[in-house]
Amino acid sequence: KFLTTNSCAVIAAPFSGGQPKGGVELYKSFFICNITNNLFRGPPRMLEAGLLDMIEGLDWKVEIQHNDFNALEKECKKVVDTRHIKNASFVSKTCQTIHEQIKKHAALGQMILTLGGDHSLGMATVSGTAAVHKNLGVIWVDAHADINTVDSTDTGNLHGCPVSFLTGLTGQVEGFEWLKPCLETNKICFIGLRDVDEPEKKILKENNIKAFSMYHVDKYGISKVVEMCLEYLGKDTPIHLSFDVDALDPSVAPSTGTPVRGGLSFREGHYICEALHESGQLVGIDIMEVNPALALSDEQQIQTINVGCSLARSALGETLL
Ligand code: 5AB
Ligand code: MN
Ligand code: MN
Ligand code: MN
Repeated sequence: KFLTTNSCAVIAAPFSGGQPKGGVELYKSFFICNITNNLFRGPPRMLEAGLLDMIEGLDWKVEIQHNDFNALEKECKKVVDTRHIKNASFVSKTCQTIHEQIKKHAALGQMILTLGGDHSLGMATVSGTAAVHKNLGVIWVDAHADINTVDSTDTGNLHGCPVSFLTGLTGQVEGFEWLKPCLETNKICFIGLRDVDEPEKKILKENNIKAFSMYHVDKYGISKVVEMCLEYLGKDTPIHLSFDVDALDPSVAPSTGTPVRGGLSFREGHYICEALHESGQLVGIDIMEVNPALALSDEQQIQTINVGCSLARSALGETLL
């Protein structure tokens, strides 16, 4: 009811500027690999797995938008960041590019599927769909709340901050002038939380933000949790699903930057996607933090790439029967 076409724009965003490369280097020392190689990036690997054909098989017309940020990264390395947040100019410029792409496709009435890349891209994806779909609601599926402000972040990694940028909780940040607050704090629901920093807990409480941790998933069951999210956001709200694969248990999605044990099962993760598809309210989907470089085996790598693809398919209408 919010989309006017049956096409799906797939935005491939191979980007890791919002988080450290520690794990990648570890992998390198074990296996000797070239980290700029597509073999070790989430988006190309999900595409190589045949994701576009799969989406077409679900009766979508597909438009693919490729991106390559290697040149931009080199250019931004020369900029000295003034704040303790890391890679600010690279993150900002990349996100602005993705934001513009998404805004353009969303304005055509298309579904948006963004393949990440680290979750700092959430600044781009949510602001992109919010620019077109007024009164946007967000369901943020993650082990983490990603709501640190530039002052509260302990790590300085921007993939832990996108929600505070989107809601304006962090205030205007130098270099991010293009990004205006576009999400009300009562228009976001979290599912899957289990590793939330102390200042983030305070921010969630003070702003009365709807959040379902793994405790709540266990307590109510995933179907009730999704139902409560949908009820909270309301039927007239277009919804953007931002799915960080680290919401899943590491046994389900091991190849990701910040795995935390005790996560969503394979079915719980897919249930969320299926139920949101069924709501008819989805306008944007992010599959984030698929990082093939961090796998400890080929099997872990393939497992994580495949789960990223199947979450996307579920959100785009794949049914079990
Ligand atoms: B992810 C942490 N809260 O701010 C921080 O993977 C982790 O996008 C952030 O959810 C994890 O660095 C970011 C400690
Ligand atoms: Mn995240
Ligand atoms: Mn996370
Ligand atoms: Mn992560």
